[in-house]
Amino acid sequence: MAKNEKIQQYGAEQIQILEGLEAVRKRPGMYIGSTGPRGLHHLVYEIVDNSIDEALAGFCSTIKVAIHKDNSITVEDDGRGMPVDTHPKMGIPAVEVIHTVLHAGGKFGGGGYKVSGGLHGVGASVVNALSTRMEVEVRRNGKIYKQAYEYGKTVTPLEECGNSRKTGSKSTFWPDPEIFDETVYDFDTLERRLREMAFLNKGVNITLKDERDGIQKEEVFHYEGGIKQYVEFLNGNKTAIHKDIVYFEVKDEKREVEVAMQYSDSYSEHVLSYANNINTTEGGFHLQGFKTALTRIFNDYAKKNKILKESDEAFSGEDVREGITAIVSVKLTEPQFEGQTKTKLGNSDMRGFVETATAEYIQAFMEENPQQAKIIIDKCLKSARAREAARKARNLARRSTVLDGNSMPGKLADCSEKDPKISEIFLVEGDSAGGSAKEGRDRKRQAILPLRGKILNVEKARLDKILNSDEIKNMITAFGCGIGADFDIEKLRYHKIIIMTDADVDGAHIRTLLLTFFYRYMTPLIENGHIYAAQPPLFRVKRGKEIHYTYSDREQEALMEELNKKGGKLEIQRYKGLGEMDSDQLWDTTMDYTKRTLIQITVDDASAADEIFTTLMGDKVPPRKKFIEDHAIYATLDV
Ligand code: 28G
Repeated sequence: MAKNEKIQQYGAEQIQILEGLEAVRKRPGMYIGSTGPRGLHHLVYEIVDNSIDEALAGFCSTIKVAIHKDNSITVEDDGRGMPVDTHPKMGIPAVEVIHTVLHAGGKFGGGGYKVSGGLHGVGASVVNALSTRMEVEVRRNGKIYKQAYEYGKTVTPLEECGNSRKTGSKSTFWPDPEIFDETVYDFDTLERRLREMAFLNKGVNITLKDERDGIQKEEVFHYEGGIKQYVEFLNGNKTAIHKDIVYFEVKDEKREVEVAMQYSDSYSEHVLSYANNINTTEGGFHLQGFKTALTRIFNDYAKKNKILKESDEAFSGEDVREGITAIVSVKLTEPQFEGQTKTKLGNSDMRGFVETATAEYIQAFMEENPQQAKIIIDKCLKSARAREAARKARNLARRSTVLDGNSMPGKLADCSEKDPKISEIFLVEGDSAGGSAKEGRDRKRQAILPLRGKILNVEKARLDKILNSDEIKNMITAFGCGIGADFDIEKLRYHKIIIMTDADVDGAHIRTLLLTFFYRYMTPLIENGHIYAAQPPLFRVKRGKEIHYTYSDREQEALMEELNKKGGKLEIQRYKGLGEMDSDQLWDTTMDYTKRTLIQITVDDASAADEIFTTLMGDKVPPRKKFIEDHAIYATLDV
């Protein structure tokens, strides 16, 4: 190519590059999902994914992540180091292409597969575009190279700046406060995802260090046992009913599946599925294959060993999954993500692949471990019998509401509005707060259902028992849409279901119990965004005739500083419960829809929620207590 031709081409490419990254800054949501906390944390995952790819290719063993004092992030790996040679078409170093060209993907073409996770798999250039500054350092060819960018644009050419015998990549970025609502990183959020990554990619060492003032901590995640240890971790607070965690791994040239599972004495089902390290909360063909195999093999085994007679009804899918904790993780070359949140695996070949592998290994496990097999099959049998009892109880419940002519629970103060879209129901902790709420509410649009004390822990009870609980029956009737398999969101009578509990540990516990119940038996309520938490104030401060309410300790501190400067006598009340507010105050601070803030509950991260539910609801008390203390008020909200 003639020299001027090359320059011309380079110029043209350059324009395209700049346009590309401008698009990212214009519509960040398209590339990272949101500009809220999720999007902010997503930046870290995008960069870590590149290190994980290098680890899966077999060249990297350690990944270090640091949160610095100014909330900038450094990710460092000991892989081969990003290539620095000049890109034949672009005429700039490969590392610069990686950082300045959108969709500079297709990594590892040929060897290994692109397993890159991340919602959109768009990588370093997107992170760069959304950062005020980004610095990379590459160790390779015995040398150290550095380059810096600002707002996605190169500010210093790639330069050699020393020698090193090591290899690897390191980048530091400063998220742009003009783009993100907030740029403060949350250690626990990063910890959860990095731990999950370490479980899903066995052998990889991941460290997370927090260097911020007053924090200073470091965690190391490294699991030689991979997802087998993930199951052990999830079952840590439960009582396993058999000794071994069933584990297997099957690979061919294009794909692999890894499964780990164990049963506990709980009544709930915890099956987490992943495709290329992405939590497929909407399921997909891999999950179907696993479930089909499990049901088939357990039925075959039970019939063959005369545990189920010919005349007995076969185990249902739910029967064989009662009490299970399982991880199904697949990795494949060209994953197709479908569904509303792009978390449903659409590659249909994965069904047969996972089904065959699962059937073969589970069958072998049962034959080699007859004692453990018996324990599991007995559990299925009990579940099948309870299911029958629940069906009868449900029929009864259904019939009684029909007989009552659709009558609502006595404790419910219903609203007069009939359009569910503008109707809301408050689930209020305690009868006294319930009383104030009934008085203070807008009767047209707001219904009140007081709940007495702790509701039933649905993690520890089967459906037949759950349906006997008054608090739960009241909610089912009030909401109007049934429960479990019968659930019909179309019949929902209120589009906002608002949990209003005290801002203390008991309140957090009740809220978690309610969320567990919704999560297990009325999932679409959460998925469709109908569940909210009210935010009652923590403090009331009176200064003469002025009244101020604050909703967090931080807000209170700020207010006190402000008012102290003004001077005058302050009267401070700390609310211990909703019951301390009269009906006007409750309306004013918490229920008035023209000024209140509600927190919408989402369960788009099943793993995080599951961990919370598992930790809070398990049999073993100490971890539960510790968890509530650690996460105090909003433990259940920032899932
Ligand atoms: C800094 C924090 C995050 C990475 C690598 C290593 C290679 C690479 C990364 O190559 C370009 C395109 C297809 C080969 C690959 C090094 C092959 C040989 C790499 C990271 C080149 C991308 N030597 N390590 N990218 N491919 N770590 N950590 O980003 O042809 S990105």
